[in-house]
Amino acid sequence: MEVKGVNKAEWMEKATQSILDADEKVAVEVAKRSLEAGMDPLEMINEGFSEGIRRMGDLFDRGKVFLPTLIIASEAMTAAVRILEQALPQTETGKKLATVVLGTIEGDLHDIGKGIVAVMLRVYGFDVRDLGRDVPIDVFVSKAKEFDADVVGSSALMTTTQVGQKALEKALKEAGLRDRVKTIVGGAVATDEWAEKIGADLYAEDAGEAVMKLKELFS
Ligand code: B1M
Repeated sequence: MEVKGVNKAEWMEKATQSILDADEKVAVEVAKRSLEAGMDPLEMINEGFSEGIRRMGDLFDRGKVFLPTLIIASEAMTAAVRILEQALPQTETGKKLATVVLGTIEGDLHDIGKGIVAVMLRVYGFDVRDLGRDVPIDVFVSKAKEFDADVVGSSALMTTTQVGQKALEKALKEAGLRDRVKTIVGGAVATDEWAEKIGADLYAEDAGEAVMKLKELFS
């Protein structure tokens, strides 16, 4: 596919490379120019920039890059996503399917993936109340009440914070909310087995699956 002289694969590669170079200026430029060229913002996020942070993660795992570089790359990714999400339609369906209270568990600062989940759910018609990262369990519960949530979604990327997803299930039960809300868990350490073990309703491997599974329940 050609988009104004630069093909799709090239845009994806440019996006990926900007994250691998941990270059926020270039990442922002690529995001802006790709929109001008007519690229799909969701594809740019999911296939272009996300691939960069995934590969950066592999390099970090193998000790090829160190934490400061990873932090700068993450900031570049966040800046690019912010630009691309502004170009997304409010909702694709035009109606609100359900209210989702979403956040990253307390102690966990990883919010790139959770941010993508929020973006995708909004595009597909969910009213997303994004509580951010490092969210205490009692805040999930109070916000679920405040927004009359249909879904409470939590993200955890570390084994140390994953236990917070279990605590969230318990806290929702204790608050008498568990029968009224569906819960969905995600993040690098979550699995179907984990969701089942802690009594969460759903697990999603990525943002696309989160949309698909929630749409099945609420369409
Ligand atoms: Co950190 N980190 N990190 N990190 N980091 C991991 C998670 C780690 C696996 C890397 C490693 O060591 N191999 C490891 C955790 C190990 C473990 O516990 N098993 C780790 C560690 C140890 C740490 C620190 C402790 C490092 C240190 O300080 N020594 C520290 C902890 C900080 C803290 O949270 N308290 C730390 C810090 C950071 C940065 C700040 C540098 C940065 C985060 C920046 C940010 O998010 N704003 C960072 C990053 C970038 C990573 C890796 C490399 C990439 C994460 C990411 O953004 N992936 C990560 C390695 C890895 O995951 N392989 C790693 C891209 C993103 C699109 O994917 O987040 O998985 P992901 O989200 C996906 C799906 O998981 C799913 O959909 C998303 C989109 O498709 N999903 C959901 C996510 N949430 C969902 C919720 C849902 C449904 C689906 O429903 C509600």
